[in-house]
Amino acid sequence: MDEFFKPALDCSMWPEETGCLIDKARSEGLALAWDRLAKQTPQCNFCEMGLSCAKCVMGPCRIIPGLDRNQGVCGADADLTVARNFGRFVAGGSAAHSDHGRDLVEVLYEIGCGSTSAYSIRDEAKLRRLAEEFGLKKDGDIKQVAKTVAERLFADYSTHGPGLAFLGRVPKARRELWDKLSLTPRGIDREPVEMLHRTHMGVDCDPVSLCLHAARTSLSDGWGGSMAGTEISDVIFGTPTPGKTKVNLGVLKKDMVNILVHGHSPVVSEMILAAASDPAILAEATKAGASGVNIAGLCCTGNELLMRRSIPLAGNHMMTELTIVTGAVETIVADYQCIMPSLVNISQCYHTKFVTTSDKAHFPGADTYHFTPHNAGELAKQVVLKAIEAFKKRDPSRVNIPVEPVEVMSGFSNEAILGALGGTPTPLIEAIKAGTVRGAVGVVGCNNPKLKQDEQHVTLTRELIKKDILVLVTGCATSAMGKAGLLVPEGASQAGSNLAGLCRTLGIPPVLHVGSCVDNSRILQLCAVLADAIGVDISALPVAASAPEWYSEKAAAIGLYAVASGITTHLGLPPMILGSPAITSLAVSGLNDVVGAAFIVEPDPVKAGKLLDGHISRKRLALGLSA
Ligand code: MSK
Repeated sequence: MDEFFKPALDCSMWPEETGCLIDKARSEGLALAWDRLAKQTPQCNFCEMGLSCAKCVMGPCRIIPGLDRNQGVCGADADLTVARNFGRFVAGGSAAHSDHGRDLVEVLYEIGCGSTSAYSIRDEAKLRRLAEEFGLKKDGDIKQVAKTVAERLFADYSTHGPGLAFLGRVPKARRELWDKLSLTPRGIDREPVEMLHRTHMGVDCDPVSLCLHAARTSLSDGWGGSMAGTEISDVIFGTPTPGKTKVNLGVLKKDMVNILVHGHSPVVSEMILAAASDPAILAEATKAGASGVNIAGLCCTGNELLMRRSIPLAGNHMMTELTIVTGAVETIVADYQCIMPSLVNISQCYHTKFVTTSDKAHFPGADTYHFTPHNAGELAKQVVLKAIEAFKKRDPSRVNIPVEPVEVMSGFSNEAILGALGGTPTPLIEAIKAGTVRGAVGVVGCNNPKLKQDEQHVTLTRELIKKDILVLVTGCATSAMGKAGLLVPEGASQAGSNLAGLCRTLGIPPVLHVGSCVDNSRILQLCAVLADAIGVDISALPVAASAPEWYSEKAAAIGLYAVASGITTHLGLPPMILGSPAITSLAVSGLNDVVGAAFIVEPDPVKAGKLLDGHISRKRLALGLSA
């Protein structure tokens, strides 16, 4: 157990810019996530094992299997307690992604109703394709098409809709398996709500039943809310195409007004970006002595802008506090998810404005702007003007931008990937058959202060590409890959000779950036396209997923929908289930017999690479291909 939860507090092991800014923060008397983790360590072993329960006031209870405290007050044992906790954990992640997706559908609806001038349809062809896919009228007035597509997706959020619109993308064998196991999600909102109901005391007391419903809940996210978020974001803001930009703290500019957009949704950040190029606003920046307004991203809002607009990415989850410590950030504009509450206090120690924009994400002490589709354009201008005011108060003696930016290539939507292959998956399938690409792994997810920052992502990925395994990356893994030189075509020099040759021929990196957290749905869709083209279930493909440094409920939901979709998934840290040997065994092996995939938990990235390589070899052999 201990090896999984040992915090990495050895400064010499951090990337250069992290260690440098942690030192600066400490010299300025600021505590960061690593310091707070140290104060929390050792953490509660019952919670780590999933054996504590605070869901009713007969408790809280702590279960000690095998001793006289092997049940809570209600009689729940270790297996049931772990299952209840895990179910709620997954429901939280699924709800977060899916509510994000709903926001995009609501903007699409407002566009369809003609009630917003701030937003429009950038990819009409994709919207019409979606209408056709959903069996709706695809021709005619684009606003009417937008309205009917939005209404169809609203129905997916309800309890008694016609069935999730995107389930038509799921390969037939997988759909039949889900139907047989009662795993087919019935409504995007319904499944997480039912999970909260089932885990109330005295409802579902079967740990296996709860785990299966957790899988159904996660599928309502992956093939429902997240997929809606991705697809409708593409419709409104444009489907990504490959482009080059930069990552790392070095994207901050000493002579410019620096605004960082943070969170997950493109709805606000796209408006901030537009406001920052308004000539009248740029004139104000000049008057303030700045050479312009520099927009850069953090976390998945950053990934959204990186994918579609080639906007630079300043950092990932564990860099968010440190960006403020540079002393060069005028404003952080936050929407929701993965935004540390500590950012408010740290901002107040500098000239930085911390701005919140969502009515569902309030941060006491922040400057609050409630963005809606009706006021977004105007509010975005106000936010940028306030940042220009803040620039006048910047203290140059406190500015330290410790590194140079690193070039990356991004924008690999499925449309871009398949488009580059002539519009069909056939060339990719031929490359897989020939062993040029032995398989593919999605390396996704967060950072966690318990681990050496970025190291798991990068080490695992290097192990995979060395074996001619293509890597697709999303979320906070992205800047780790970028800093390691893996997101440019020259990164092919770190790959095996077959994959390297393909990358050089196509001018692509060995690691393709496919987007943000919700964009893991792109990976699901691509797997489904490949499975259909070969005529197999997704579980037969030589593919896998990995979240080496994950921390969040959303990452647990992603991992579970990947497994329930037939994609074996590696985790660098275990979920809080180890207190139940039965559920742990189900997660790491039993699920293979149920859904044809399971979790691998391995903290060592080199060993994880070997395990995933072995998995891909076995899948290739089963398809009659060379290992
Ligand atoms: S932001 S969920 S830390 S990837 Fe999507 Fe990053 Fe993980 Fe949040």
